[in-house]
Amino acid sequence: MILIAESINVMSKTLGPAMKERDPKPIQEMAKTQVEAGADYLDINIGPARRQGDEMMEWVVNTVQEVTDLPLSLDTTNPVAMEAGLKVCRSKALINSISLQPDRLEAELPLVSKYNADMIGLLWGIDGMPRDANERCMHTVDIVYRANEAGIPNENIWIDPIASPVSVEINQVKACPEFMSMLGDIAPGCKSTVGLSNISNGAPAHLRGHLNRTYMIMLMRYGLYSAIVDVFDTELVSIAKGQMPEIIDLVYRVMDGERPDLSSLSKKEVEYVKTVRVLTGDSLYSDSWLEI
Ligand code: THG
Repeated sequence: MILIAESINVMSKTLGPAMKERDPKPIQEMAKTQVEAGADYLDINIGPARRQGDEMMEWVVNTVQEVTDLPLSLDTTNPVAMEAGLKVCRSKALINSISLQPDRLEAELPLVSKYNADMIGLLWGIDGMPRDANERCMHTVDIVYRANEAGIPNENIWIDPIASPVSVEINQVKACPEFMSMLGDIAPGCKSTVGLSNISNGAPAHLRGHLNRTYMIMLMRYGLYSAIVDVFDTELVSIAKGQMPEIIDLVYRVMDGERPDLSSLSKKEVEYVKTVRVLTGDSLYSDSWLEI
């Protein structure tokens, strides 16, 4: 699976100020450590960047490209900043993201062909967050249609079903794997991605990895092509690279309804089993889900 490293982010306490003050060191350090940790792409998230977003994106892209050749995922809602970044990208860029919001569709679809980029098709509708797997399917059809009309082939579209926190609404958590199981039929040839850390937003920091890793395996089962992740989670990177097949198999079996005898499992296996049960809605989520 392709791993897009999430940590070059304007929300970060250290990198946000570094971006604003144009201090390259912390950003280049973060880029290098994410490359060493196993990233395939680096996400460059400058947020809405309303003022001088174009100068900021151009500067961050050039700053990162001084220390790595990895391809970049450009993450901003400002189309002018997006184009400024695309202009200076040396590898095939990933536009993160284009949703069905009419102003952004019209401003950004032409950039995909103009800069020979890939795009993330974010399933955010005109009315906001899709309610279930069916609405995600309808948005996929719409966005793929609009992209094809603009000359963009399915192979260049990475569909993002939008993961949302397990602490907020379990039906939304269940909707992403359900949608992923249908994506191949609805949009043959399209790729997929997901912002994996969204699932654990609001959970205690030491527990976030359990949710992120287990949810990734659940989505991998339906062919997830890539994910935007915390690449400093070494266990998550091992799983994504296929190095923990017995854990992957265990999660798949629990998804199929198997109820393994917990007393016969290791501590780590028990944690995965309990976490799948929470993420499939079979157990209730609370911050102490691993203890009960
Ligand atoms: N889909 C797409 N793009 C996305 C998302 C998505 N980009 C943004 C986000 N969601 C994915 N990226 C992150 C980046 C950081 C965190 C979560 C998701 C995060 N950071 C820590 C925190 O906020 O606690 C630490 C921040 C810090 O470094 O200080 O959780 O869904 N297409």
